[in-house]
Amino acid sequence: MEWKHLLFETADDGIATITFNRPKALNALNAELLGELSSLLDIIAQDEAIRVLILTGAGEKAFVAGADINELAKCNALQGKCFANRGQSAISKLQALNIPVIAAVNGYALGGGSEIALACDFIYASETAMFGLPEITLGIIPGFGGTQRLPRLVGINIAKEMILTGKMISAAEAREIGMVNKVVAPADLMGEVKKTARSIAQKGKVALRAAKQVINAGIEVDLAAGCRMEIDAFALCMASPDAKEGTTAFLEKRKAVFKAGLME
Ligand code: DAK
Repeated sequence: MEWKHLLFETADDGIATITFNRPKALNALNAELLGELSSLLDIIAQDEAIRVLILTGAGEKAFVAGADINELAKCNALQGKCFANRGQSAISKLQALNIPVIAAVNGYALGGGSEIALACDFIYASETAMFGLPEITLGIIPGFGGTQRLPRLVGINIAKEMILTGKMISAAEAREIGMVNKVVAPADLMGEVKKTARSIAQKGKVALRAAKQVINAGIEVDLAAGCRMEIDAFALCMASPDAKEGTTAFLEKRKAVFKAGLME
């Protein structure tokens, strides 16, 4: 399938990459791109061969420089609602994907761009990346979950400072506050992300899915309820051939080879 504003690649090792591809507008999110993203995520969710998804931006300057301000400026209330629906639908699908998703932030990740990265499981960034939620400078607030995901990740005080000032922070600062896991030279970014993606892709699918689901669901509830969820997720893993293979491989002093399917 052809996409106008996205590039989509899949490789034999089960790693797929979506590249936001509007480099002349620093990959800003217009309604059409958000619609494409939502449709592509539906396809990815159904594709059992994809083990890990990477998101990145085309060109050297930007991951995503936020919502397309040209479109935003012209929106009436109804068009704003349509934009919000498309965006929130895409971001919810991203967070709900069963497979791990890594953001490879290669430049500006502003507004909706930071929010997309925050909806991924974790972020690696190039040294030149800049993060920020500048919505306040446009007279609005983050609308793709930034007011919710950022405080959960970095703490309320740091999130409030970023959202209320709208100031950008460097990749190094983002690493310091725990928003970003790793910062590398721009030329090394995709290599590092793919190395981690391949390491994850070799793990058992049932355990990966269970771990992601229980972490995401557990953060929304109290500790005791989260631990109860963990018990069920653990039991599901024990019922899978992956647990048999993983423990047997250890005892046989060999590397575990997990099958690609769920219940093979
Ligand atoms: N939208 C449209 N075009 C953009 C853009 C954007 N967000 N960001 C950059 N561009 C375009 C520029 O207009 C310029 O186009 P030409 O003039 O060449 O045609 C080209 O990309 C290169 O940008 P610059 O010339 O500005 O490049 P610089 O290196 O000088 O500056 C910059 C880079 C990233 C600092 C600067 O471009 C910038 O400040 N960009 C805007 C960042 C921003 O404020 N983004 C929007 C955040 S607000 C909602 C949910 C979510 C949202 C909204 C609603 N609902 C639920 C309804 C999200 C809102 C946001 O994301």
